[in-house]
Amino acid sequence: MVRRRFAAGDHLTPMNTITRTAATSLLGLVSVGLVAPSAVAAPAPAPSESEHPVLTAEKPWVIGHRGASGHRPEHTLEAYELAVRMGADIMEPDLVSTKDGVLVARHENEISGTTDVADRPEFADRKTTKTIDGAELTGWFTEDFTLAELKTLRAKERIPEVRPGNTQYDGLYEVPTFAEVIELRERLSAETGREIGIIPEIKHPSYFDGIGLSMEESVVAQLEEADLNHADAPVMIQSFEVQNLLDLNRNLDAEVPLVFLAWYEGKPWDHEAGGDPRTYADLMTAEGLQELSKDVDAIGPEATMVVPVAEDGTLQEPTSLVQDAHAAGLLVTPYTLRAENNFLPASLQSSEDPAEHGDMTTLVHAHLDAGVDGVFSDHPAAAVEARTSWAGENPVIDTGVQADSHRGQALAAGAALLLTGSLLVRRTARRA
Ligand SMILES: [Ca+2]
Ligand SMILES: [Ca+2]
Repeated sequence: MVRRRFAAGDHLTPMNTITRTAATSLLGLVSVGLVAPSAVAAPAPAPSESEHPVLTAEKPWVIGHRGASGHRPEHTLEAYELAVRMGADIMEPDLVSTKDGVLVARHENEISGTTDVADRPEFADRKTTKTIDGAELTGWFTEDFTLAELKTLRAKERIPEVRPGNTQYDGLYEVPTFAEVIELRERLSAETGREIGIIPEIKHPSYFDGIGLSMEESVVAQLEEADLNHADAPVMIQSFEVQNLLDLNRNLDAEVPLVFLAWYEGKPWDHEAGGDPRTYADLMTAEGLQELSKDVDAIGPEATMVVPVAEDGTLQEPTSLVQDAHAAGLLVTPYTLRAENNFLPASLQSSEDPAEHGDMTTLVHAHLDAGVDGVFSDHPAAAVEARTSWAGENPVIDTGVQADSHRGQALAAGAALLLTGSLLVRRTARRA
């Protein structure tokens, strides 16, 4: 008997908590493709056993990256809502601070690319040059505006040359606060009947600490206030730096899972500034991941760190990153899968037109085959559709055994009995 990995009505909840130790062993099974995630979520130990909880996925998540940013100007309530309407499980607000210490959603604290600030004569004198994480930038910065001032601005499309259709929404939407994103989550969860997740990212944490606008405390306080700072909350907090995640875990009582984001080169800015020699690559080794897993629960690697792309633009076999992370008890949510030719590997492009959509489906499938726990996408509808077709191609035998799509259907059917035997052995071992 065969069933699909998940049905149309499935959703993010329940987000059971499992202990770090349990997560390590259970995710190990998932990573070798023997057990469906739903099968491992069942026996959830009491939250009190968990020093730091781990979300358990019932299916690989689709995370609306900056909202449905392929379809609306990014980081607006309208972009987030559309992502959820398209089926995204989780919305992603990036957070920066205003002058008066309010958390707002922008990818950068420099906002000339994503708002109409440069056209506002009343703010002409705010234009300035600053050094942010070692890079000199000229423009307008959120930390020089009060929330009331920022609220007079309107969002615009960041990359109009690739997303000309989105420019029709320029000038219509506000810069949202984190509080508004939390309220939107509540409303959309109620309206859709799905427990919608949020995965805020704290931007430039060392920089904001340096100007007296540390954001971590406010993030935790706002989650507390919304009753979302607990093990079952559909929330994860992300950062490209290490120290603020350690602070969140060790000093600030963040109870929600923490996600360390990694780039394929260079090192976290706090390491750069503080003289720590470890690069992102060092942190992504099996050893580095084990060390990270003492404080964080997931990694968000740049997509080619999971599925590399060859010089000729073809997809390569996955690296060992997902396996190594799962062995350390870490979930893996790579970024960013985008449908436009501009962002796709050459082998998946549909034409020379950078704005035209190519074959993102194959890219999503490659990541799901690699065993990731979720993907960040600017095009949530296409990602959800790809996940659905992937699930259809990857039948889950009723015993909870996941067939490996690489090996084909015949083998999957033939292997079912063997895998069932293996699963029973593993279950027995787990009980012992
Ligand atoms: Ca982000
Ligand atoms: Ca801080």
